Amino acid sequence: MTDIFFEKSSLEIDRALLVGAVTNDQSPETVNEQMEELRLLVRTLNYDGEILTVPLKRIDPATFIGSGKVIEIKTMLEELKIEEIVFNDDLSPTQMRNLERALKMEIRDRSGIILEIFASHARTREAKTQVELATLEYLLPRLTRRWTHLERQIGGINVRGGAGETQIETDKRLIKIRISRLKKELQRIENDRAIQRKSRRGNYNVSLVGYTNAGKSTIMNLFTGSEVLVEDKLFATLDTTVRQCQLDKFHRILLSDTVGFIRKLPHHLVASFRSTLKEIEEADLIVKVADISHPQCLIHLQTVDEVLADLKVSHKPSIVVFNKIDQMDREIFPDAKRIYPEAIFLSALNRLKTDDLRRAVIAELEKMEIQLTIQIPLSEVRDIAYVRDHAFILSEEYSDEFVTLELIINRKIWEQIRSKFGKATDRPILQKE
Ligand SMILES: Nc1nc2c(ncn2[C@@H]2O[C@H](COP(=O)(O)OP(=O)(O)OP(=O)(O)O)[C@@H](O)[C@H]2O)c(=O)[nH]1
Ligand SMILES: [Mg+2]
Repeated sequence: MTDIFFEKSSLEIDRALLVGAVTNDQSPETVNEQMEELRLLVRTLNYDGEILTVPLKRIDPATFIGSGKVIEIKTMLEELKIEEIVFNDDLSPTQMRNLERALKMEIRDRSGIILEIFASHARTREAKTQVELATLEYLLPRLTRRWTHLERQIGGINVRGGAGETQIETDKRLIKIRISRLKKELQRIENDRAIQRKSRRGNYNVSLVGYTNAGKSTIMNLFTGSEVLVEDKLFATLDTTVRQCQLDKFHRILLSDTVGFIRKLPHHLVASFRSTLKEIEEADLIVKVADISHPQCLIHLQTVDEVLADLKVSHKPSIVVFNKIDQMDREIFPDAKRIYPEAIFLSALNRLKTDDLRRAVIAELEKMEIQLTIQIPLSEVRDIAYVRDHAFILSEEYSDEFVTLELIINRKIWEQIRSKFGKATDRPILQKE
């Protein structure tokens, strides 16, 4: 008797077989959750996924699942008339080639699917360039065959894999040239962004991060009145949006909404999205959004932390927000509360408890600030303007020589100003904390 478990869905069109391995180091529950997520991913590409979990004692280097299972799947494919196969795990180029030969079908893996979704959702020049770069880097070692789906998505470059050694070598060379062009292009985009960022100094940068579909864009729209696309779809947002938001009299922030994370995010993708993710690197505060209606919510938060660690931003101040309390998973709530005692629970869609987040952000910003009184000679017009731009002025008093300013200012900015003033002149600046 077969030990393959098969779950059938009702739709008969555009079906893909989703293959997930249950190995000794992964529980069947975890794999099942990942398979459900993979089903959502392929649904984004308009496929209906049939889930197949395969218990594996060891990974076969040649075919991943082993030749016995390959034969079982082949029979199954014929019976069910399925024409797409997607593996939950990333396959080596050799495993893919062998599986395709045996099953006579294009095999895709999770990374390939995520890249396809990104390619189909990319709208701006930046997102398109980033996705093309990640896709070509993914394709390069796998160039011995055709890649109908990905080639169609990225277009532009004529990849003719499988057409003989010489042709493959030529294709590889062309792709390498294209990769280096794309990298240069991204560097230019990154420089432009750095200039934009410089011009908006003086505001706090707050970044919304989180698992895909957690509700980041919904929170963004709620707080800033912007109209970022919100959809019940994975990776609805690929481009970073930055908008101003006045939290209270003293605090204006620049809130950024960016691409969501997912388990097993392809390495190349994170690397190519560097300029988009730069917003997080520049953030003063990170707001981690999690969907508490999702049973895997806490694992999603771990994934988010792993990506943030990869981006080397784990040290930044952060707030955890559990969104969608209107559909809260009651089993998770006690653990969420215990592990994240400071977390905010809200519903962005239903506007429940959203003011708690506003207050929490203000409280975090206040930890970064000092209140002080300084005197600047009236002759230093530019310095006065600079301080005005970078601080919230509580009061000001003029004498013949000085202006005395009572202000609230970010400590880091104060340190910068203080050293700048110190270098420019040796006049005393009175500081009372
Ligand atoms: N029930 C419920 N649904 C919500 C809530 N907030 C957002 N949603 C829904 O969740 C889905 C995803 O919301 P988005 O704001 O697009 O999520 P995102 O984190 O920006 O997702 P990506 O950009 O795809 O990574 C949408 O269908 C929203 O309407 C909430 O408080 N309650
Ligand atoms: Mg979004």
